Amino acid sequence: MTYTVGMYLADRLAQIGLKHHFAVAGDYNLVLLDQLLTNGDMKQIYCCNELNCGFSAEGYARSNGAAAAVVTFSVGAISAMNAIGGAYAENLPVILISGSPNSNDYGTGHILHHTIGKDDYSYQLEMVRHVTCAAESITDAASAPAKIDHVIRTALRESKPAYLEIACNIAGAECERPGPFSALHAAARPDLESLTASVQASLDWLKDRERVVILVGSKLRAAHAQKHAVELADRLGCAVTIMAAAKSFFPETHAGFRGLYWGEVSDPGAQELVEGADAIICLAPVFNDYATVGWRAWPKGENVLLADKDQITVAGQSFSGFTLREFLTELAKVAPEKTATRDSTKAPRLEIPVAASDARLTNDEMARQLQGLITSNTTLTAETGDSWFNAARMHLPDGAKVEFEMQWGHIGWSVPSTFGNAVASPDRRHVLLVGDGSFQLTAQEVAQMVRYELPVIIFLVNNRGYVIEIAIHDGPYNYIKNWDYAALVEAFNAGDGHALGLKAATGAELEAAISKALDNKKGPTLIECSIQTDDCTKKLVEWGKRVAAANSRKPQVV
Ligand code: DPX
Repeated sequence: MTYTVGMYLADRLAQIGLKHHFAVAGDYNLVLLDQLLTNGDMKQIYCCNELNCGFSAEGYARSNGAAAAVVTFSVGAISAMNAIGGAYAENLPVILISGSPNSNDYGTGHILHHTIGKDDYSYQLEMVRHVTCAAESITDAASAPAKIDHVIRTALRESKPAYLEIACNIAGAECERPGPFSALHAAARPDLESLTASVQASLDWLKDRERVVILVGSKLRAAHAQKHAVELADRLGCAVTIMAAAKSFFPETHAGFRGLYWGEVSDPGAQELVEGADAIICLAPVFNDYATVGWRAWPKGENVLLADKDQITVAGQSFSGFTLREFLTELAKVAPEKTATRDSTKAPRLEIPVAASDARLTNDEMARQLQGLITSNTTLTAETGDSWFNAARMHLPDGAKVEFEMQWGHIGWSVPSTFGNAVASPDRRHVLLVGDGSFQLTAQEVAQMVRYELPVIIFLVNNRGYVIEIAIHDGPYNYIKNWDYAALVEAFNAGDGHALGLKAATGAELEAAISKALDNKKGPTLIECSIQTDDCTKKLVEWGKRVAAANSRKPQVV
């Protein structure tokens, strides 16, 4: 059998650990899909549309470390680019692969279908460069191995998405076989001089500081440094707080764990701890307007050591040429004990009181019952909206994971992302917390959970509108058409599926629905939780007011 460009790509994707790739078919990628199917180590998983395909791959990468999405030219790829922008913002190596025009059409003046109607097809490559770390167009078989390797290697090294387009008549063309896998994965050697200097500068900075706090940020996973953060915390013996987007990136059972730092909406005690510290070690944070509560909670200045993914800034000096992992490993070998903050009393865990079982379902009661579902084997994906605040208040046993998309914040992300995550880790319990407004963007991807028999438990929060937007800035545009969500997911069964759609308007009904969901092992269960529009977490309102104030600053007159 001829060894082809498509087979080369499949081998490389399988080598980096992909057991699946996500796809939507179209005539520019059909030969490529055929070639990918010849690889027995990887399954092809289909999505309803290309936006969802990109987000499914993004969710897969969250669990598996990397992912791929295969789409057709322009009509598919431009939809997928939104999800790829999300993967960029969220630091996830997703390889977007688009079929592209026949190589003989380039430069001929031919106008092709699915394009914008110009004879220059380069616009897609130009567009995608802004949301990827590497992008290549393959129009001949000879250059395919180098381009494929470059794209995959760069995505893995940078934890960012990357892009390949493959001419539809090249995917099946003959190609050389790949070289060793190490060509894709070899780590660069650290600059030891710079690394040693960064550790020394950190020790000098720590020397006369006693109130030391570690603040864990959301890029810690992309830096592959979660374990190393624990080692540093153990060595220092100090308190550790997390940022919201880093929920579950540091073990909450750790003796030093002091909860979520999020300015005025922090867990009890955490704001005083961080803002009263004389040394805040920030590990791979993203300080955007949401994380800083409208620029109010932004640790910076001489009390801050900023340990980013590939750069350390301390006492006005900056060091690079090594990874965060290498820095943390070295610092954890020599850091002094700094236990003053850990000796401070731990604020008591907030428990949500049990509601009367026949009382109208409230947001609090829903959150209380959600907490009961979280085991060390649970992945909880929480959509943009009040779902963030409900997920942020969950207490996590070791091993439990929470997935947020706090930088990109695309409503509807969570449905396909949960699908992809469940494909990657079918042995975990996947729970999705999603608002009605968000669900309406990508609801059809539940059909793929039905098709692939994934027992995802979906808490659909029906509060009849965009409640987080109501908290930030209200208007008629925040109120949406109601759907019969439970009936909708059962419609996806179409005779051969096992989706269950349930409704809960009281605590007792929710309890009964959760029990049925746990018994439904061959498909998703959606529980429509009906709560009142003004019933949301107090923290959402507090946070929303402050973010709204930042959004509505008047233009400065200069
Ligand atoms: C919008 C947001 O119902 O959740 O908890 O009721 O807010 P809550 P819902 O899912 O509503 C979500 C809604 C409309 N954001 O409140 S967060 C603006 C927005 C966005 N992404 C895209 N379009 C608009 N974040 C793709």
